[in-house]
Amino acid sequence: MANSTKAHKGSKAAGGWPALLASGKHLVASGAPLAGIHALSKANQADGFDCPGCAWGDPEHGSSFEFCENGVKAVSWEATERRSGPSLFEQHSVAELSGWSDYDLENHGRLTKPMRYNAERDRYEPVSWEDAFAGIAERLNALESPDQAEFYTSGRASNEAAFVYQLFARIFGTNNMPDCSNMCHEASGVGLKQAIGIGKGTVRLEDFEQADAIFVVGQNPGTNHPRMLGDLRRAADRGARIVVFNTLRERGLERFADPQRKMEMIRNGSAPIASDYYQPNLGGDMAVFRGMAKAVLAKDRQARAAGSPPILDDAFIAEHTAGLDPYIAMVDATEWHDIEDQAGLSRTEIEQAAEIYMASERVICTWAMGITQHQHSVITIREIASFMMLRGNIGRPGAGLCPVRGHSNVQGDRTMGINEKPPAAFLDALERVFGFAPPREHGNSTIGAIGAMLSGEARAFIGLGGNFARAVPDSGLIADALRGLDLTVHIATKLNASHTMPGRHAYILPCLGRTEIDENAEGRSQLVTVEDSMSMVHGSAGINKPASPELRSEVAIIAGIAEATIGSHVVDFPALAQDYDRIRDLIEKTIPGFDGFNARVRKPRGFYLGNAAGERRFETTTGKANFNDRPLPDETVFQARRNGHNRFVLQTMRSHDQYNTTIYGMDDRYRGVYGERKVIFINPDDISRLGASSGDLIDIVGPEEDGVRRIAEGFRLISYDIPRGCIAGYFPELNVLVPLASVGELSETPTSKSIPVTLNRRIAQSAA
Ligand SMILES: Nc1nc2c(c(=O)[nH]1)N[C@H]1C(S)=C(S)[C@@H](COP(=O)(O)OP(=O)(O)OC[C@H]3O[C@@H](n4cnc5c(=O)[nH]c(N)nc54)[C@H](O)[C@@H]3O)O[C@H]1N2
Ligand SMILES: Nc1nc2c(c(=O)[nH]1)N[C@H]1C(S)=C(S)[C@@H](COP(=O)(O)OP(=O)(O)OC[C@H]3O[C@@H](n4cnc5c(=O)[nH]c(N)nc54)[C@H](O)[C@@H]3O)O[C@H]1N2
Ligand SMILES: [Mo]
Repeated sequence: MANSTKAHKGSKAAGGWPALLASGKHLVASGAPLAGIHALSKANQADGFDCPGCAWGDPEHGSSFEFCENGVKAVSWEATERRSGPSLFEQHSVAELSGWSDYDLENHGRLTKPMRYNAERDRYEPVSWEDAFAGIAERLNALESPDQAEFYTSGRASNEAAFVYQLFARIFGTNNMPDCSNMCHEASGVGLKQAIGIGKGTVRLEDFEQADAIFVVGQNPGTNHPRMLGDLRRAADRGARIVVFNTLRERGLERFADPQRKMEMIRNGSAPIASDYYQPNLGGDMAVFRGMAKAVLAKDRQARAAGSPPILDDAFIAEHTAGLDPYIAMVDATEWHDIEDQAGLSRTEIEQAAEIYMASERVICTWAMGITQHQHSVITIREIASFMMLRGNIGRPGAGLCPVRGHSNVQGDRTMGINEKPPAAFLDALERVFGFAPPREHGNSTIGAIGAMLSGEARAFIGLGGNFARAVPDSGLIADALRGLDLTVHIATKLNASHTMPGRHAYILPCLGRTEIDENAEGRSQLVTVEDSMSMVHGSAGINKPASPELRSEVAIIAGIAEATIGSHVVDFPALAQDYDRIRDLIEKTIPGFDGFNARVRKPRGFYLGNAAGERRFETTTGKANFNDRPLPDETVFQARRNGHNRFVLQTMRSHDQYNTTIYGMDDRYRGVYGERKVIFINPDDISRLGASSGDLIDIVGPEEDGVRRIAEGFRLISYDIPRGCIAGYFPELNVLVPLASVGELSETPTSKSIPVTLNRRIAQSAA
């Protein structure tokens, strides 16, 4: 089912009027039209806040607010007038709340007061901030070892909050800092670190203005990074080739009506984005890149034999890379037959794509979860980097590697030390600046933390944002694990499922959101900072009135817990919460690249953190950019499954109306789904193979070899343009099917994009 076609004519475009209308609807539905609209005019402005929607970069020139439907949803979601105050918790026991949907829980609006769990009444009750901090400190200090605590972070936390949080955890004595990144771009970090010496991308936003070709792999920017579409569209307009590899045919990558362009909106026009669209099998991308490398090497040999200029960038390879010869030997040894079989694309298609690469002077390759959430993600990323190195497409204008991050500050959080495996240099710096001995042993990642909870080793969980219980694999097992703990603490803006799984002692601590004014005790408003996917660090200051006068900032809450738990013998936590400039001074002393932090962050658009690989300095073990040294996986999950009857590979992805576990609505407009989320996208031939019809209800059974029954019931089949044997549905509903033990090699990232499943028809309940 592989094919490459030009974007179809006449298909409805992404963006445009429907996007504008949908965002208007979201402003109204969220219950805060006025605050919402005011806030929107300040999103991603030099004097406003960083949009909590995604981690795409902001243009350095031009200050007009870049319209983005999903940015509107994220902002209005936070600016809602609805409240989850104490009366909600008085009316509903935790047992009741735990039966509510993700949508219903968050739709009750913003949390307003700190709450403490009363196990006898099975209710959360209001508590003062001081009692909450004291209660948490008491439980933390009662642990036998600091390693019995897990300090989770979701990637929305600001640099300042993240830095203070990791400092607290390490003075407390543990590196147990699992974070959402463990489930997200971890493989990019690990793979790029091995390949180019830094776990980040090498491109800047300006590079998109110069690229001749942009390869967009395993990513759905129309929904998840809508502002990226504007940059792709401008590139397409000037003739750059946009080459897409995506298992699904995603409307948002086919046509796009740019809301910034008035004439286009008036004429109801749109333009194609993807010039070339390839649909590999799930997990087939390493084979695709291996095949393209094979085509490049073949062409290069021909050229050299004919005395024409070579295709490879000999100078770059000689000066900057290591391991070319073994790489070439391995590419030569990989047969086309195996490549085609694993990729799900024909040799001709792969050669076509390679031709575009060779004809382009400057190439960017972007990717996201379609690449990172497989068993062999790290080596796939190594393969992508190797392919780009062949023609020196790293560290020069218009070219480079670009893992497109998820949460708006997930990259910054890592820079700040949210890392269960902190580099020694970082710990050395903490020791030097703060004069304490940080723990050196690696801590738990997200998967490790779940294991520790299930085994009873972990006794306490602190969550700085996020929705741990719903975001993780085997979500069916998590409720008991969390409820079995001595202490659960959630620093959050809205109620979510994780809060309904309280430990023996449990707290919900409501915090300010990014759109809100953050004033210290003297009434001076504070600024936080974030880092985007292009390593730009910039300020963010909220402009809305806080949802409740009792809210505290994330920094103030962490400082409060820290002060109560460990006191201020190492650092004066309350003073940090009073003035974030002091935190930035400490960051400057601890982390390279932040010189003059306080001054530089107040410049419009902030500053570039710098990126050694982007300047062709490769800080790897060899001092060079390393070619991949690994063969293709023997067999992908897809290959292992395809011959059996009723065996499929499932990828779990996002609808257009959600932000991770936050469900804004029940539509997925670009995929033509309205009013429901329990759906499975499947090839029409597979529907026939099942003896079913489009619209029938099915149950999905996940892997059960380990004795755990994994089943998701009552999903509707939707006939879709997707390769046979590959199916797709939405996370978090399908997380019950992802086995905890099924993780990526070296990344430990759950394999959320290749879950082996079988489908059972529900004969009785099938929809008419
Ligand atoms: N509105 C909105 N924005 C978001 C988010 C959100 O939930 N909502 N989440 C944020 C976060 S945390 C993240 S990490 C990013 C996620 O951004 P994406 O990675 O775009 O998110 P997914 O929805 O998981 O989409 C995965 C895409 O990869 C394709 N794909 C899946 N498997 C494969 C494969 O094996 N090969 C290939 N070639 N393609 C494959 C799927 O068809 C789909 O188009 O978005 C961020 N931005
Ligand atoms: N099956 C499957 N599972 C996945 C994925 C997948 O593609 N498939 N994707 C994975 C990925 S890429 C990621 S990043 C994770 C996401 O995992 P998380 O980051 O843990 O989850 P989110 O849904 O983003 O968290 C939403 C909650 O954050 C809180 N929140 C929102 N804004 C703020 C704020 O400003 N401050 C604070 N303190 N709290 C706030 C709200 O209470 C909200 O309920 O999920 C992962 N899980
Ligand atoms: Mo993510």
